[in-house]
Order: sequence, then structure tokens, then C-alpha cells
Amino acid sequence: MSGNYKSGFISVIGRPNVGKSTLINTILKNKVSIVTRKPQTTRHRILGIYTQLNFQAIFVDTPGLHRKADKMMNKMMNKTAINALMEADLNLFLCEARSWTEEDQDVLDRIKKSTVPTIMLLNKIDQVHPKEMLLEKLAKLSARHNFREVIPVSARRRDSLKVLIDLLPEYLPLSPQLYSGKIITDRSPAFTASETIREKLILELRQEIPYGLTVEIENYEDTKKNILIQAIIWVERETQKGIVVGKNGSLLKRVGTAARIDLKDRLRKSIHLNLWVKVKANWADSEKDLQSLGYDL
Ligand SMILES: Nc1nc2c(ncn2[C@@H]2O[C@H](COP(=O)(O)OP(=O)(O)OP(=O)(O)O)[C@@H](O)[C@H]2O)c(=O)[nH]1
Ligand SMILES: [Mg+2]
Repeated sequence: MSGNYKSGFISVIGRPNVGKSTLINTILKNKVSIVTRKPQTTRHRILGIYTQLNFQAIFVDTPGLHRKADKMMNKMMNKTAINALMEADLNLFLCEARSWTEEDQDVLDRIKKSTVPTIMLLNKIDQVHPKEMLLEKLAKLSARHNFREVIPVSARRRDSLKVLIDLLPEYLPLSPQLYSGKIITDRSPAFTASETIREKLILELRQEIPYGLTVEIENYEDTKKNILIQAIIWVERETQKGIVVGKNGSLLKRVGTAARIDLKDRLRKSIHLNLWVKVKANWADSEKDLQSLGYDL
């Protein structure tokens, strides 16, 4: 590694559902963070490590900053995002091309309070028709703040991500690699397993239920042949337990199958998965429970 090597942290910030996790997964060509069509999918700070010959960009995936943060978990999610945006070498601020909301404005207000340089990404441009409409949107965005760049992208389709990646080294400090070039995330395979199970649950369940559940890995055993995983799905109320299990266990079975297929792909081993649903009243509003369930307070 030469003395000109650069390595640093790039926080990916925005309100829920704008495509932060998708952006990191697309750049890394690997799934390091779960993605669903529902807001508040990401709950933790998750690193996606992108190592090149001359630089290492450590992307920090963050929970979407949101207004209705009554429970301790939501406060913790917002705190995680704010800390990440204050501590980064560069912030990537994502918003959706179709609309600018009050929550986007909240994020911008936070960014204005920090001294970290910010690149604005207008995401999901594949949803804008006709394309001429983009010009007006870009002009409006550029007027909102002294962004270093404003780039229209599609994280899902990879549009303009090369333009973005080429700009990154300029913002990174001279430093040897902060993480081994061999890893793409700081998170353990057991964490990946719990998140994958949660992703499948979010995709299967309606309304408020995904927000009231969390997944705890009780046992994770990597043998030569396969990986044995025992996981508990914690819900807040007895009534939710029946919904998560489903008629004759059908929903839980679908979640288990989908999670197994996904994990087999990501961990490259056959997976044995045991899922249990249990009730822990108000876990999302209890500091003690959140801590024991792996949330960083
Ligand atoms: N059409 C379109 N959809 C996108 C694009 N990028 C992301 N999405 C979709 O937007 C939804 C939310 O994506 P996520 O990556 O989970 O968004 P997020 O910002 O990480 O959301 P939270 O973790 O909830 O804060 C998913 O359905 C994605 O497939 C894009 O460029 N175009
Ligand atoms: Mg996310």
C-alpha cells in the first residue's frame, strides 16, 4: 500500500425508505443490509466496506431519520443516524426524486448544523417521467444548501453510481486501510441471519406488526457441513404471536424457507433454521431489553 492511500467513512443519510441500504448493496455488489418497500427497515449502524487499489470507502448505513419517535428504539435509531452524520468524512444525503417531504427537510436541517461535506443524491430517477422534469428538481435541490454536488441516481438500476464513486477519494483522508480488504461488512454472520429473518417477516406482515418485532439469535453453530441457527422472534403482544405464526404455522414456514434460501446464498452453506415466536411486552421501549437484544443505545 502506498503512502497516497486513502480510507475513511461515508455516511448514508436520509429519511426512511429513500434507498440508503439499496445504494450500499448496489455499490458493493453484495447484500450487506436488508431492503424492503416499508419504511424503518434499517435499525442499526451497518458498515459496507468498499476496497479499491487506491482507496477504501467505508459506507455507513443508517436508520432513516423519522419524526414519530415515541419509543426508545426509535429514539435510538435517530440518534444512531445523527451520530453517523456528525462523525463522517463525507455524507451522502439521499432523497426521492418524486417528492420532498418535511422529514427530508429535518435531515437537511441536521446536515446544515454539521461541518461535514455533503453530496446530495436525488434517488429513484427511474420513477421520473418525462426526464425533463429532473432539471427543475435538480435546480430546486441545489438552491436548498451548499452541497458539494447534486447527482441524480437510481440506486436500484445503478444509474450514475460510477460518477459518484469516482468523486469519493477526493473526500477521504490519507490513511492506510482501516479495515481488511477481505471483508465487506463489520457485522457477524449471526447478525446477518437475524436481519435476513427480519426482512422476510417485514415482507410477509402487514401494518404495525413488523415494527413491533425483533429477532434474536439464540444459537449459531457453523459446522463443517452446514450452519445451525436457532432464532427467537420477539413480539410485543400475545395477539401478534398468532399472526406471526399464521394458520397452521404457514406464515412462519414461508418466512423460514425464504430466509434459508437467502442465507444459503449469502453464507454459502446449507442452513438449518429453527424459528420460535415469543412475547416480550414493550421490549422496544425498554432500555434493558433493547440492550440485551443487541441494539446499541
Ligand atoms: N424505483 C426505485 N426504487 C428504489 C430505488 N432505490 C431503492 N428503491 C426501493 O425503495 C425501497 C426502500 O429501499 P431501502 O434501500 O430499504 O431504503 P432505506 O433508505 O434503506 O430505508 P430505511 O432502512 O427504512 O431507512 C425498496 O423497495 C427499494 O427497492 C431506485 O433507484 N428506484
Ligand atoms: Mg435501510
